[in-house]
Amino acid sequence: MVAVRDTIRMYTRRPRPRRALTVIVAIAVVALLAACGGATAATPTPVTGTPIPGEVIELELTGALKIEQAGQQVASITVKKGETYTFRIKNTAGYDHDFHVATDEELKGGGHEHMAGVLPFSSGTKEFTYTFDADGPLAFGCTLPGHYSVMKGTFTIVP
Ligand SMILES: [Cu+2]
Repeated sequence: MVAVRDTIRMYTRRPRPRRALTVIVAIAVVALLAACGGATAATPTPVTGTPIPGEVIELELTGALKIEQAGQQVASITVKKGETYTFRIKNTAGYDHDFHVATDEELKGGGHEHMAGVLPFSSGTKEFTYTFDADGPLAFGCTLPGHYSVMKGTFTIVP
């Protein structure tokens, strides 16, 4: 009697592990397909020499020796560490300004042509990109003679 009951139990239980295995294999296959699909979608073809587009910081260099953002003089710009920004610098002065990103000491000194930024220009808009990969301190400003003392500001770099 016990033997028969065991046999019945064995018989009725038998398909369960196999069904469970089928489900596991099905899940694994779906997961694998999803992983493959996700991997191809998340890996765009890298384009050499093209900066990764980030947030745009629009600034205006004015004839009144001011650096303005949306019509307001700007003394500090908050940026995120590790982020790449596009600086869109518009000169409305009608005479030369430049714009560079470096430390305050570097901006006060010479050799600005080797620093990140745009070289002197007298009209129109110029762009450059900058990645804030260090903690700072970092400043910005126009380095032309007599301009930096009034045309400058600092970056607040947040994590
Ligand atoms: Cu200037």
